[in-house]
Amino acid sequence: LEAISQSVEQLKLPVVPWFPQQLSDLDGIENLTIQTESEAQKLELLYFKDKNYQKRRKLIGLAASQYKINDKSLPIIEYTDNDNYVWDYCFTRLSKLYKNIACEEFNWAIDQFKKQFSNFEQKVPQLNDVSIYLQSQTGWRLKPVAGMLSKREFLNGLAFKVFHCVQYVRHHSVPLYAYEPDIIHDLLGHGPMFAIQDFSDFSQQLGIASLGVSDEELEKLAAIYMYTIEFGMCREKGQLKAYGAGLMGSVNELEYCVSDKPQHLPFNPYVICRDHMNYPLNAIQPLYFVVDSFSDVTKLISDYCNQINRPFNATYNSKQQRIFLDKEV
Ligand code: HBI
Ligand code: FE
Repeated sequence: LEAISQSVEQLKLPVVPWFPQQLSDLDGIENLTIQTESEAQKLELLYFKDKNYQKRRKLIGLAASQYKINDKSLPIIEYTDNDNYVWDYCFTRLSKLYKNIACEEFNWAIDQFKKQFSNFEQKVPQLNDVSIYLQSQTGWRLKPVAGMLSKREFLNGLAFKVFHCVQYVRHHSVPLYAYEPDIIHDLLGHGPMFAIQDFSDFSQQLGIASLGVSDEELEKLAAIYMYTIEFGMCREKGQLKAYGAGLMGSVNELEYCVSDKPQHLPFNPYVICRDHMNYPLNAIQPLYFVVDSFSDVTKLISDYCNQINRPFNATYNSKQQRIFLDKEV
């Protein structure tokens, strides 16, 4: 076996990492929480001692890992009063800031959510309802997941207009900051923007570009993801606004991002890949990239994705919900 692997190496064939080509392939990706040791330690201090909370997290995670993408309904979770309290507390504080700091599109989408889902402000919404609504708007759907996915798996999902979403609520001792994605980040922060056509288009483009790329290219796409979908900002009538989910889910960072403390640069994927690959993951960002419109982002991202070095071309067929390649890999 060693001899074979050595000769394969000598051939220097580009090894294409596995990637999903049809929707049901997403059921095969690993549903594992990825955490560094120091992150796990922080979480341990926060809530690992709360046995009840831990038990609920396990149950909610189990439902997610048993779900298959062609099941009729996403898992329905019975949220506790405590969960609803945390959601309500965060939503109340955040929505006051959205009015002036979130971009027009986000505010429009949040208004739609309020109309569509009963008691959206007071009660944790069901992923199932939000997923059905998004599908009717832009064709996007939500897939429940037990925890943090690898960058590759997470970005690959976007190719199929699938956004992986956790279903648990952060612990009540940390309402204003989550060290890992929770439903407030995923559903309130990310969810609304997938009702916006341009935004969902460039998200899918990043996803398609991520299929089967080298680890090096994948890191670059993840950085572009961070500076747009996660921490993106835009300008409206000369004023700075936010559209990234990392900002929408954080009271502190939302106020800070439009202040003059951080640096603001015009969005440019090549500059990100050259100079800004080391962004903080668990801290407030020192720098944001700003766009003039979502159609500009779509153009810039599409230009970037077209020059990625990959031994094949991939396209998505929305009718068959399949990826087609221009040659076999
Ligand atoms: N996994 N469940 C989950 N939720 C995310 O928001 C998420 C993820 N894995 C990676 C990731 N986000 C991004 O930060 C990028 O690294 C792609
Ligand atoms: Fe996120």
